[in-house]
Amino acid sequence: MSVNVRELLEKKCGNNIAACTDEQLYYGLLGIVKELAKKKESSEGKKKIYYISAEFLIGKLLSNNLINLGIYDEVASMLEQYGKDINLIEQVEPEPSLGNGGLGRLAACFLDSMATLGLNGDGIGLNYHFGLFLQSFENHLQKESKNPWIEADSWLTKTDVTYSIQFGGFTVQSRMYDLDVTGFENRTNKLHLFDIETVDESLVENGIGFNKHDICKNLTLFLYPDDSDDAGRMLRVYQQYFMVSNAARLILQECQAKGCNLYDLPEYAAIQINDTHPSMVIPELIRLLMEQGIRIHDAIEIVSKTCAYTNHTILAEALEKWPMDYLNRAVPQLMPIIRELDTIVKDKFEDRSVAIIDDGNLVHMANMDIHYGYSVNGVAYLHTEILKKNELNNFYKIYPEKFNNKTNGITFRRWLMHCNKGLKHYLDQLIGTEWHKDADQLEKLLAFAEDKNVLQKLLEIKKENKHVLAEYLKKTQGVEIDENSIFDIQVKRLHEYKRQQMNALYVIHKYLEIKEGKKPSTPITVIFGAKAAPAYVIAKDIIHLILCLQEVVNKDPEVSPYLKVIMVENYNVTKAEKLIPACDISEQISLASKEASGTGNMKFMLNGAVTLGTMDGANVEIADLVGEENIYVFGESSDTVIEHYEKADYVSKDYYDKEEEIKEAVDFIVSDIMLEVGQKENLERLYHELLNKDWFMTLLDYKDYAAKREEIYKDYEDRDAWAKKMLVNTAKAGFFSSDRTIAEYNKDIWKL
Ligand code: 26V
Repeated sequence: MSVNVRELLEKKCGNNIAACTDEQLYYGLLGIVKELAKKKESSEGKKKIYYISAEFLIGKLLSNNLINLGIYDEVASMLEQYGKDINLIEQVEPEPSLGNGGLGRLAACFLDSMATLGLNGDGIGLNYHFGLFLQSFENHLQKESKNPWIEADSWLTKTDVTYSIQFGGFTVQSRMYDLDVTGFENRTNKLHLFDIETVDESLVENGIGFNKHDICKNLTLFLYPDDSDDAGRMLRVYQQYFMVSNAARLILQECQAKGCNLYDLPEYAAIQINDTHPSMVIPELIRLLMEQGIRIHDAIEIVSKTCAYTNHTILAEALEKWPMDYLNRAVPQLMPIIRELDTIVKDKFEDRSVAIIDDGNLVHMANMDIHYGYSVNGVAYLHTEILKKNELNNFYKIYPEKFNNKTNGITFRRWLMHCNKGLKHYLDQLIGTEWHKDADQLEKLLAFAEDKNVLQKLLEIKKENKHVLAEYLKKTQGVEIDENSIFDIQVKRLHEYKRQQMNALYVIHKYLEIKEGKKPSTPITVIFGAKAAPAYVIAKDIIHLILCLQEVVNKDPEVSPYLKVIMVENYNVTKAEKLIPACDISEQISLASKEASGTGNMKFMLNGAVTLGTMDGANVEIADLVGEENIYVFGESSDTVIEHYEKADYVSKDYYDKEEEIKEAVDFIVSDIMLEVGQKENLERLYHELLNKDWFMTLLDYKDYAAKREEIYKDYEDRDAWAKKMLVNTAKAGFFSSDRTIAEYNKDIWKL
């Protein structure tokens, strides 16, 4: 194979690989990989799964595709012969930021697993030109700017598929672009990204500002534009309809081309609705079927057997409800159908909580999905249980057979084989390569749990990864960290329920302790990475707090030898690939019941980090798998938390008054030291929020959290015992392979 690549590359690069720049080699390889991927396209399979999602956080593709095509090692060593480093070549590639976090990354892992399992399955989404924003820090505040990633020569392939998509009062012309989804030593599927022909990038002025009303020019500029105002929310509705109308047309066209007579659509297509963003695909498909002469009630039945819905959150504010008035303006053609769907529900069920259109004329997208989809799934055991018992209990009582759990997963190709080559090669040597295709085989590692040499080697690999990360942070952010310190990492979207603020309070506590002379035996490096939604004020205040702490702590000569704080700029997939293999302690500290699953927790575990977490989301399953000596659990249970919400009896000030350590840490936020580096307005707002509201109960769990964190730092000192915990975490991570998750989706829901 590599001979082939060598020749192909020489052809593209004028016969002299050694003389090529990394850039030339990147574009050369890009072209070659696209050609090789094309050869593995397949039309096999009558039924296809269409995974519709507003987000696909795919990350860089070169290495991933080389691994999946089975030629990474050969290509890397061939390049090395010419003095070329594939890691440097890879740096040329821009990272598309087509997602916010877990939901979008999950969609990308799922596509990888569908192709790897040889399933006939494509993704459908939008081709955002600037993705989510690019984050930088200025004056200890988050600054947003656009993040262009589409180049003349890119992974995207322009297709000749175009549709006329009608909105209230105007029409736009769409165009489909394709990305190859290479399976690991298996077929190539597609990610179809729809765009408009008339998009105008020059609309974006400073930062991420643009005219939100000019839909024909702005529709695909950004992912989830700021929805703090009407125009932003309207734009989201336009985006969602554009996505699903294109999807529905493509699906019907493909199925009809295979002989589908539309009445038998469920035999040709399964449509997975990834959260509520694609929910309008239900009324849109019904509308299109009616256009082809099918009666509405038949159309409803056909669609109800085709669509399945995944819920990714129980946060009420994140469950989409669109005002009728918005839909009337943007997509008037859907309104008669949505009204009919609502009438059917209201005629059948007296319970108003399951209606689609509520008394305030809001259209509940999830409710529509549940009534008119054939499957409803949560994304971790606890999450699905909470949906059934609490959030969606009224629906569960009506349709118990529709509810099922599909615990999330991650692709081990990217999250171990690619990002942690040291560990990958060592595992291959130790337990063979069967785990590449069958992740459960990682359990073979358990046989070495008492083997001192193996444990030593695992520590060495971790040390090397920490060294690589330290170098990377020095180069990219100019910060120096101690490679021999404990790497304690919390990276994820910024949200109050994830409680980065609790981690920050502990950092303050540690800082004050060191100032008093109580020094940790091993120095600690606390690393954060997070983007805050541009209009989420408190989330931005928390970033401000962390950035101020970074300055105060790191610049204090008494403290910085023992404690450092690093906020990684523009946390994204590429940075995750560097941070996760280097991590000792994985912070998964959401308020129990609020994190649907989490997937970062799985990535850290796989790479031998030990979890410090609450009994929330998939942490519960991690704890079950590794056993209590290999995870550090703290905090109130989801039942207790839910009870606090029901009784509305949590008062954060009580905890502040009761616990001196809490009071000290919270007060420090508005201390003279902090006000000297930070902004009074932001710090005071956050201080008052914690004291008077604290909706996600930071102070409730703080004491238990701090105690566990002390315990974990203490246990880190026993290096052999720690290495054993690392080993068990990696060995037990097989369950979290997205290959397992996708096999379950297929067996229970898609049935391809
Ligand atoms: C969306 C929004 C939008 C508006 C205001 C606040 C807010 C808060 C949260 C969200 C999240 C929407 C759904 C989501 O991203 N869920 C994540 O899905 C992951 C994959 O299943 C899962 O691992 C995470 O726990 C879950 O938060």
